[in-house]
Amino acid sequence: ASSNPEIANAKLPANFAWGLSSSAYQIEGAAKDEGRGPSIWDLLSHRVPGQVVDDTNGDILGQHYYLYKQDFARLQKLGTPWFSPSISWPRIFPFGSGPINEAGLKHYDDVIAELVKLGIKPALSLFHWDTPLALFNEYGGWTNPKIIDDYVNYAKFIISRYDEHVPVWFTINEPQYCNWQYSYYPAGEYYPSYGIGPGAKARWLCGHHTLLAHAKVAKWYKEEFKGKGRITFKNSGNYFEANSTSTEDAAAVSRAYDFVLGWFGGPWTDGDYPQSLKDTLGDLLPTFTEKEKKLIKGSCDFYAIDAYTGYYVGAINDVQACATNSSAGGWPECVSQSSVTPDGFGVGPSGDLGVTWLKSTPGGIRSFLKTITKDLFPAVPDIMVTEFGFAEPFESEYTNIQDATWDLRRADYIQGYLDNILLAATEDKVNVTGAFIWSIFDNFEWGSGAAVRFGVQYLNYTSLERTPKASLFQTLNWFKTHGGEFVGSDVNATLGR
Ligand code: PNW
Repeated sequence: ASSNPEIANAKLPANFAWGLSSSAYQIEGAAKDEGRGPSIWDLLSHRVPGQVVDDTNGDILGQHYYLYKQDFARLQKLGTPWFSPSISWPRIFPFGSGPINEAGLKHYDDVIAELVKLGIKPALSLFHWDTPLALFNEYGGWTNPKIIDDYVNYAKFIISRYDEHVPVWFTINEPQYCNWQYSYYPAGEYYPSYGIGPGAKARWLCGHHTLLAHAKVAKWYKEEFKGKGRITFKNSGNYFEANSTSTEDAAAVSRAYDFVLGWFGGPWTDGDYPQSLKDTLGDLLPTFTEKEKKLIKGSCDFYAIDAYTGYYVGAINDVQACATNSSAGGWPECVSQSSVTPDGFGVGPSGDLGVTWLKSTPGGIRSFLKTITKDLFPAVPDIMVTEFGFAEPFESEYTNIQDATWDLRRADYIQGYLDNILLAATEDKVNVTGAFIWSIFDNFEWGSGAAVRFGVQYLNYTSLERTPKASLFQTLNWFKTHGGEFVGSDVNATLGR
């Protein structure tokens, strides 16, 4: 039950999509099996000292590639109506383009068939940061416009094969992170730099190419292929509140939103980058041709936001100097961001001392949904929270399995966020159509490896057993209480009703 009396009896909008999310490299394991080609993350995790804090990798962790039937059976047993994973591009095209790996394809045929059999709807990402290494080695991955055609070729192939069973497609997960390339280009010691130079330039180039790749696929999907589902990409962003009522701090908030959300939201809602990006970045920011602007505008069917937390934002002194120097404090937004309120309190509890960026700010998600749909991008028809979740705690903090599964801070985070997503719908009249929790079970958390756990199920890294945490039951109970959809018939028994 909700702690918030305002919404104790409130019901979700009809057809609200909810479920758990994940991504291929983070849960599949089987990295060297059945013809999968390497991705940049195999390189990063195996070859780049310091890239992953605990020197782990996605080679095996989770083994969802082999255990997907069990994982889906549990989802269905619990009644979860949606699952939002990603397909591994290098499993289908081991070299990024060219020959197809039939074993990988057969695997995803089976995965989709299993979901269909169980009545679980996939919201499927085509790309979640696992750029085929061959394309990186050959031409620099997302920094090179050549990747657009290779991505489009892959995306069309997958969509044509599975569209009948996939109601929601995400072309790209969080293009902001451009495959992490912008952050590791300066470390030219470990990879060729392709003449791109410092991170500042690579970042905007990668973003530009992800936008064009997305737009080409979306255009084809809607106009030529006439797909049955809806298509968009997943944005990443956090709620920003001004440090003070000063005009400088208000301007800093709007600047931060432009750089985080407008960078991608501007082109598809308005046809171009926000003016503030053009003014500050000058030649660093690529430009769209008129034809490209037309291609991108309107290329998303709805707004998808991965939103984990919120910050206080203020102005910094020399914005221009910061903008052109990727190692400057505050780059690339070039504002100050803080997890402390102006009167000196923390914005919210942190799940884990190692994940300092992530504080629980449930009120922020409500304001954020309103800000995105009413202020920033009023053209957006509806919005889904495609990821939110909490890290708690480091493996070393556990003394036993009960500690690990009794994840009360995560349970509280999830309930607080769901309450506020519901309030955004009922009180603020935001057209919010879905919410996916990150993540189905503890997985490979990129630079934090196996050290940071985001799952609503505990993963025993040795036995591979998954154990539901308190937060998973809390989630089920919340959706039951507020009229969420369930598949299967066992959920009442599961919840002891
Ligand atoms: C997401 N931020 O990325 C990713 O899509 C997941 O793969 C990842 O496991 C998950 O977050 C948890 O970290 C984010 O700076 C990247 O606020 C950055 C931020 C949030 C999410």
